[in-house]
Parts: sequence; structure tokens; C-alpha cells
Amino acid sequence: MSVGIFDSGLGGLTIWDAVTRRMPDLAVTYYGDNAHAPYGVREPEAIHDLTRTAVHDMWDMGCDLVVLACNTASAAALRRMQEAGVPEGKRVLGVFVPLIEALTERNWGDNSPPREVDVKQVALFATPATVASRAFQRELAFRAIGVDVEAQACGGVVDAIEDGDMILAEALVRSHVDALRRKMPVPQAAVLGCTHYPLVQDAFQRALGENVTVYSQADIVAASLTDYLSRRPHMARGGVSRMLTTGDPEQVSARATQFLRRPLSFDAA
Ligand code: DGN
Repeated sequence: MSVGIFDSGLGGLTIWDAVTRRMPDLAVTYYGDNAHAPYGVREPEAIHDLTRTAVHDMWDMGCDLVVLACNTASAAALRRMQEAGVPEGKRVLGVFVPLIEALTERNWGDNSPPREVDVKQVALFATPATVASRAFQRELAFRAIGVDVEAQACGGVVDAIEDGDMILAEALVRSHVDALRRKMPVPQAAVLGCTHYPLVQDAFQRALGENVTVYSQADIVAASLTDYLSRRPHMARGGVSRMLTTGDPEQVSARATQFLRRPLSFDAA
């Protein structure tokens, strides 16, 4: 059994990278649905169905715990899959809750009532599908009250990063931050709600200024997963590490290596 990390494509590699650096001995299966990426521009129903199919594949191949390392998939599929009921002994987790827990500095049980927190003005930067879903605001409302969230859909940033055009990515980040500031002039915190954005975190920080705390997912999710597994050690035992893709393994390996600047080799899922 290994821990599964799922993404629509390459973005989840930022989370995979942080997880494998933090827990080098953990057996991890990375599964990229590159044949159907990007998810960010698809309808919620299609995103749910693709995510559900991939997670069932991963459960069947022995990953008892699957992390949806993709905001777009978490937004469209996570709650629905959990509410539909998961098979005995299997788990699926997403990326919003760790982020919200970091933002509210509290590891709450799902049943505790929402409470007042210090951070009041929060900017969310994410893909158009994640912003449209309002999933982040919904999860936040379960845990905190009195927080204003202004969301900015960051069209083009994922594609620019995947094309390796970091100059364009930075320019787009600046223009999306400007657009956000027209709606919320002084955010206290900024949440980067897309797996690709850790790669432009410095650009967000520069554009937002040093008074804004930027929450980036990779380290937060890796820390949260470490904590989760320390309380459930049986889920972290045994298994082998592998990288799988529904796309063309040779092509995906080359793009992933360029994306993360670390040699990576994928097999067919
Ligand atoms: N991995 C996706 C996310 O975190 O929202 C971004 C890539 C995409 O499907 N657009």
C-alpha cells in the first residue's frame, strides 16, 4: 500500500515534491490524469466524474489514502465523494482544509462551531473553476466567521507556467493582483489556491507587498499529511513509490522534469 497523490496533470508535483522531501521514506504513488488535463476549464460535473474514476483506480491499485493534490478537483469532487461514502478502509482528502487550518491556525474537528479569527481580509487566487465553485469560501465558513474573501480567477497563469514562460507568468500575476486590489485594497492574507502557484509564490509576494502573508499550499499540505499519518501509522506502512500518468509517459516525464527541475520518470497508469 502506498499513499496516493492525485492531480489532473503536473501541478500536484509541487505537493508531491514537498511530501517526499518531508517524508523521504514514505511510499507514494503520484497519478497525473494528463490525458484529460487541464481540469480548470471543464464543467464541475466532468471534473467530478474524472476525479472519481481516477481515485477509484488508485484505491483499486492499493492506495488506501488518496490526496487530491488539485484545487480544481478538490472543489468539484471532494465533498461529493465523501458524502456519497467511500469504501471501507479507504480515504480521500483534499487541499482546502489544511490551507484553511493554517490560515485560522487551528486544527479543528469538523463538528466544532465556527469562531472569530484574527485574519479578516483574505484574497484567494485560483483557477476560474475553483473560484466559480466557491468551495474555499464554503469550507472557510464551516471554521471561521467574520472573514471577507475576495477571489480572483487567474486566467493564463497555469498555461504560462506549464509552457515554462515565467516572464509571462509573472506579468499575469501582477495584473491579477492589481485586479484583486481594485476589489480589496488591503488584504491581510493571500491564499494561493492552485497547485502551480508555489512556482510563482515570490512573484505574488512581490506584487502584494511584504505586509501580506502569502499562504502557499505545498508545504502546508505536506505538513498536514505528515501529522495525519503520524496519527494513523498503518496508512504509511509498506508499498512502493511510483509515478503514473494517463498521458504519454515519455512526454509527461520530459515535461514534469522541466516543471519541477528534478529528473522524473512516469509509467502508464
Ligand atoms: N491542479 C490544478 C489546481 O490546483 O487547480 C491546476 C491545473 C488545472 O487543472 N487547471
